[in-house]
Amino acid sequence: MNRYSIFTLARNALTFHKGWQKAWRSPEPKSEYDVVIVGAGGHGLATAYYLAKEHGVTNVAILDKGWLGGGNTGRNTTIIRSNYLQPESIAIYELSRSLYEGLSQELNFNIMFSPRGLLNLCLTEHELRVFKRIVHANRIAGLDTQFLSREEVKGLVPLINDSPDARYPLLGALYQPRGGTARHDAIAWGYARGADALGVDVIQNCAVTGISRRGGSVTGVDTTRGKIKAKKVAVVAAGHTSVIMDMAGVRMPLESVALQAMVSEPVKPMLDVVVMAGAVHGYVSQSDKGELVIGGGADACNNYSQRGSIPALEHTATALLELFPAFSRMRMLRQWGGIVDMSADRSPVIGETDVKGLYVNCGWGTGGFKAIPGSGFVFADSIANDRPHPIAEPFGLNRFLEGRMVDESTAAAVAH
Ligand code: FAD
Ligand code: PYC
Repeated sequence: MNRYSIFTLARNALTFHKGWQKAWRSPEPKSEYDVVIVGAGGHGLATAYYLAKEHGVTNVAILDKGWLGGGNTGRNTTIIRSNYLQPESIAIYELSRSLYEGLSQELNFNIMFSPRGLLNLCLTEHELRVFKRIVHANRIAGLDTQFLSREEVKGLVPLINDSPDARYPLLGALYQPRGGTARHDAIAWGYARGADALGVDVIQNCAVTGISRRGGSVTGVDTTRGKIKAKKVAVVAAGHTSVIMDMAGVRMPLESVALQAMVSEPVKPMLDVVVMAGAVHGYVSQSDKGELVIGGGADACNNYSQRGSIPALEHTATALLELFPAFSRMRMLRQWGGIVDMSADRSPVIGETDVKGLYVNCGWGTGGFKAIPGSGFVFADSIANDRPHPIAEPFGLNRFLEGRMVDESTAAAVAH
């Protein structure tokens, strides 16, 4: 117990917990800021934190239409890995994964990072070839990923179905020993508290309804709590990016689609690695509480429906049962959906736009939780210095005009 003693605990218990210090303030919006960030998910909050911490830019507001972390950041299945194919992607996802390693200390907030190891199963000959190629690409970049045989996978996951008669027999796996999970809410809360302590205004229940421009430059935002002027505006709103960028007249190369997940009742520890199986559209990890955290492929059609559905539940459960027949009697507790933003090459968009002072960070699709610290770090640097950070540079919006795709359709690992 660092900031509070046992006496503080006892005093607050006796006064019905009215005396606790809030983790962050709830300020009224000021009329003007140097930077306004739209969207208090993990990426927006990390950007605000690193703007203040690394660049001394503290006259910053971060606005959210709901509560902070209430979008995909609080709805994802928390898988962290950096085993991508292209060097540009490996650079940003590994920066992020390595920042996760020290994030509890950095934020003085336990984010429960658990590098328990992660398996991407090979269930088809195609996956076998692609994942072997990824191992080579990762090793060239200095990452410790390995290719495991079927027997080695069975050794790590005794419950897995390794029968040669399975519909898609297990052939091996791509293994990242330092991949894993973290507590999603804690990422949002830790960055929010850190940013607030450095002077950033975290403003919830404040929806952006318009973006003001004068000529070719951004001048501020319209919100449900009034107009706010800003020298720079950074849009970090995941599945709603296209809607917000449209307010500034910028058309985004994105599609919005629901991705669903569910958790089971808690059971005894039985799975201590993360298992992903793209071919059958299913993945699973076991939380510290004992629940199985389960997800599948994205919804087939574009939509803004932030909820679960029976067809997705059935499809994902079917995939899981093929891999783990022993799960057949587990009861599911909750199911939900989040709206993710897919780019054509399944890679993010980070950087400036044609409107001076208007920045965007989006397109993380089904896989942006793992990228939060790295994305925030390089985006803050790009905004503060008015030029792309070298790791962000390949992910500029202009790559779609210039045909410089960073194709991660396979390593994105979730069916879509
Ligand atoms: P969000 O957290 O969605 O934040 C955007 C914010 O913008 C929201 O809080 C929203 O309220 C706000 N906003 C929107 N419109 C407005 C407006 N007009 N005004 C003000 N605010 C606005 N990634 C992984 O790496 N690993 C995983 O295991 C994983 N699993 C997933 C499972 C599911 C079911 C889902 C849905 C996603 C998963 N992802 C995963 C993807 C990951 O969750 C996202 O890529 C990531 O959280 C995006 O973070 P963000 O900060 O960009 O967006
Ligand atoms: O990107 O690794 C990922 C992921 C896992 C589950 C959803 N996305």
